[in-house]
Amino acid sequence: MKKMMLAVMAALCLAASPLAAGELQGVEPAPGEAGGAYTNSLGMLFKPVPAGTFLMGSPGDEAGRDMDESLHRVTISQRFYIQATEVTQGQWQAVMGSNPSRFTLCGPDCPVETVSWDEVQLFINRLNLRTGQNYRLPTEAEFEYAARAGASTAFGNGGITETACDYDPVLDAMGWYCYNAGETTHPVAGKLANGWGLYDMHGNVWEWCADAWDGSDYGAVPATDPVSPTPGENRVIRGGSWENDAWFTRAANRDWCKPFYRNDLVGFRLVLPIIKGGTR
Ligand SMILES: [Ca+2]
Ligand SMILES: [Ca+2]
Repeated sequence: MKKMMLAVMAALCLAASPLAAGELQGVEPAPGEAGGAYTNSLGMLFKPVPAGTFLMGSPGDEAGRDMDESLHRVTISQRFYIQATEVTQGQWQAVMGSNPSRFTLCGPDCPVETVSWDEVQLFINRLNLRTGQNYRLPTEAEFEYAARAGASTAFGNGGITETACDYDPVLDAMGWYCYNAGETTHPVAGKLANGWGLYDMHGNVWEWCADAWDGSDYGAVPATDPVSPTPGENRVIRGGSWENDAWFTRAANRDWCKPFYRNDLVGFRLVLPIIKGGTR
């Protein structure tokens, strides 16, 4: 059944066409090392995430769990900034000069989708040239750590009681999924934030991560700042989407998509590393 769902996911993806690199260049003030929230020149809001150790994966009794989610101890050694919301259609337009999203009627505050992992790298390159910063995608571990915001439950604000497309009180309060989304994306930050001030870490759109997908379980091996080094042909996506049943949107759930594919279920958010002893 899982294989079938992955096949459906892959089938939903469409081949992407490459975009030319931009000519924008510049520098903007960076957040201070001890700073709180940070808003960049494009109006992207970032929240600080503390360094720490957490249990990545899901316990054996979590409803809807997959077999590739073994609990293991992961340390995030450096605090970092993560975008409080998904990248919006308006933010993509401002950097790339176009909007490839399917749900344009949803408006500029809705998450950009129908962007491939490869196109996201072009977006990041342009944004970094324009701002003089070093934005990047979160790693899979950073995404799950941020989605949990210290919680060990299926969602950042509590446990899961509904795995299919029906009412789950915790998820309904925090995220857009098939039960409440009405078959479309929604403006970002329309639901409750988690304990670290992050929105839509469950649902709305899936989010690309930096990691290659190697198809294996974590096992019980502890890790520090893990990121898959495998130059695999697939990339990790996290968080589930407007189309998915509740179980897909759990903090521990993992899925993948080919880096050159696009679909209207997948978007992304950015991380801004905090460099100790530097300007951020
Ligand atoms: Ca999301
Ligand atoms: Ca999964």
